[in-house]
Amino acid sequence: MPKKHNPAPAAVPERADARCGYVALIGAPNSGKSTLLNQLVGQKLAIVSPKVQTTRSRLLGIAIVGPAQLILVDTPGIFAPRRRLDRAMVAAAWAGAADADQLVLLVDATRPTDPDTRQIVDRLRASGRHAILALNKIDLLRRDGLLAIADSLFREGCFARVFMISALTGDGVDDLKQHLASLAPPGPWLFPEDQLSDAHERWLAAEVTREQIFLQLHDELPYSAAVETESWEERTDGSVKIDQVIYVRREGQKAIVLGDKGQRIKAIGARARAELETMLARRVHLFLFVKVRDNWIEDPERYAALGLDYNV
Ligand SMILES: Nc1nc2c(ncn2[C@@H]2O[C@H](COP(=O)(O)OP(=O)(O)OP(=O)(O)O)[C@@H](O)[C@H]2O)c(=O)[nH]1
Ligand SMILES: [Mg+2]
Repeated sequence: MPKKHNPAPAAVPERADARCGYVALIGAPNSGKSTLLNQLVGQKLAIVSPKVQTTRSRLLGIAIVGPAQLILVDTPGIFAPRRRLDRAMVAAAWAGAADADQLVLLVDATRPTDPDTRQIVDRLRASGRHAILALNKIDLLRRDGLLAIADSLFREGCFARVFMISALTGDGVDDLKQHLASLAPPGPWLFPEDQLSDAHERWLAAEVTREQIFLQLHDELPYSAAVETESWEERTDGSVKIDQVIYVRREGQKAIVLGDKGQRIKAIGARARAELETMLARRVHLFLFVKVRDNWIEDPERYAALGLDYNV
């Protein structure tokens, strides 16, 4: 699990004023949930791309604010699902919301009337649950336009508070974080103070490669690919050797991932390796293999590996 790079022993401190709360970040695809999770934690954990449906399963990021430990849940975007994978992703998002003490609904301020957002607001209202509205991407809009958008969303009646933020620049994020900390229920911290996530390094490393697939490949390819870390070998020189498999669904897709004379996979590997070296703070040898597995998208074993429920 990723930790801050200090040698302090991982112990959960006992303090009388301790608070601890689960906060789920929900919203339409591309609204900026993963960017906000990284901003709140202060370190890149979740992968981010300009394409919709980048996040596939729940990821916890942990932030400390004075006496409060915030356990932040990044969820897949909520949208009208078509495929089994879509259904599993949307179910993971609502499951993340159900368990949380607080819900933060992210709305991309440049698309306030997005139909996916509309559906989420309707479901929230029907459930009677109140959320905190985070109007995101305010760096892209003028202030006067924002107030009108915030006002019309607030009138939906399912928001306790509205924050205007830019998850990208960090503008307004600290106010939101302080507010979330003030709402965290009293109770002991659930994670050691130096722990930043519940995810295993192997899974995070696979996500780093998947992010490059989202950034470097287009059309249906990112949606037809999955990445798994197959082996992880610590070397005596302090470096780590990581083997990963990129699953695609057809031979033609394998050819695209490889690229002309293997150029594409080389570029994916080079960027992913650089990211991994930053994340792990050591030298990384990354070996990528591409396998065609036509049915990975219907294979229960792959869903388990991805942290998703096959049977929803
Ligand atoms: N300008 C601007 N861009 C942002 C902001 N927050 C996120 N983005 C961009 O919006 C895109 C989507 O961000 P993500 O964090 O991946 O969005 P997400 O809600 O996690 O998306 P899914 O995982 O697909 O549901 C990326 O290109 C981000 O860089 C912001 O505050 N301002
Ligand atoms: Mg995401």
